[in-house]
Amino acid sequence: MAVSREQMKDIYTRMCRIRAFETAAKDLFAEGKIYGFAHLYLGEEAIAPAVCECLRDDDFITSTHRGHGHIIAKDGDLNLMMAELFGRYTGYCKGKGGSMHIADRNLGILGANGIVGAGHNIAVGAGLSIKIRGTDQVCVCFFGDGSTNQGTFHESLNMASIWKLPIVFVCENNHYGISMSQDRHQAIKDIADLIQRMVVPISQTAMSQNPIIGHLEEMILRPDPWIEFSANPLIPWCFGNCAVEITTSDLRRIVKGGPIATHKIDIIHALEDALHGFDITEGRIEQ
Ligand SMILES: Cc1ncc(C[n+]2csc(CCOP(=O)(O)OP(=O)(O)O)c2C)c(N)n1
Ligand SMILES: [Mg+2]
Repeated sequence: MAVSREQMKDIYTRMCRIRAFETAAKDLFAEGKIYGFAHLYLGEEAIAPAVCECLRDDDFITSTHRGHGHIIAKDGDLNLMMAELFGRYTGYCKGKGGSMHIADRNLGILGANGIVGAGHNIAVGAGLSIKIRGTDQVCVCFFGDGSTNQGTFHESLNMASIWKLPIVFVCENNHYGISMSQDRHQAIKDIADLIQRMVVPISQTAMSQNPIIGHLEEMILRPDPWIEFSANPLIPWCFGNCAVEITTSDLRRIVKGGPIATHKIDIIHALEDALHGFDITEGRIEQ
């Protein structure tokens, strides 16, 4: 099973778009031209484009404080985004929201969010609305490993599972809650262990070892409300007043070039497989 050449190109294009946007944002913050906070999606570029490739325009996503990549993957307007980062009136929120509050209801983007764990509840609301309205939309809830310590995470998973809401929970596990390593912020090693009695089945994928195609197949072919991606954050991926403490062993683990390099290699194989291509638009995530 393979993803078609067009789809691979589309995913890769979005990954590069995210890399370019975030690199520009990083430089502008470093030069002091943009104020406030920015949490960058550098090193995680493969996740949102791969997931959003499976979505229709009328599907929903909820985002996080690290939301630029999600918004770009769901076709957010780069000019409106950058204007918002600059605090301009021409930005997505008329310059009042900044990096962490970008939303676009026309594109089903229900908002980035400065409150860690708040996207989970919004996803439950969207999922419930889909169910009540009886449409075949889905809502993807992007969230980080750190947010799984929030009560909202547990409440939302519980409600989504008892009401069987059409939500796909996508854990972007970069093994840090911004600057605090996962083994310091939670006792469990494996986030999927935390929830396996609540939501089944579960698929876990390590982005670095098993690039894009496997993830797409997992999402499309099986009704699977939980996906965990292991991401490789690039440094620096946070601007603001937080101290980033990344250990040397983690730095070694971080692949130079991040998933863009991995995905580029994968594209060559994907193109070979494209003759046996699988049309994503044929598959829907069902609950
Ligand atoms: C309710 C709440 N508590 C604390 C914070 C401060 N904070 C911002 S990001 C973050 C860590 C989030 O970790 P994770 O979800 O893994 O996302 P990552 O930054 O690793 O992408 C924290 C604690 C916040 N924004 N909101
Ligand atoms: Mg994290």
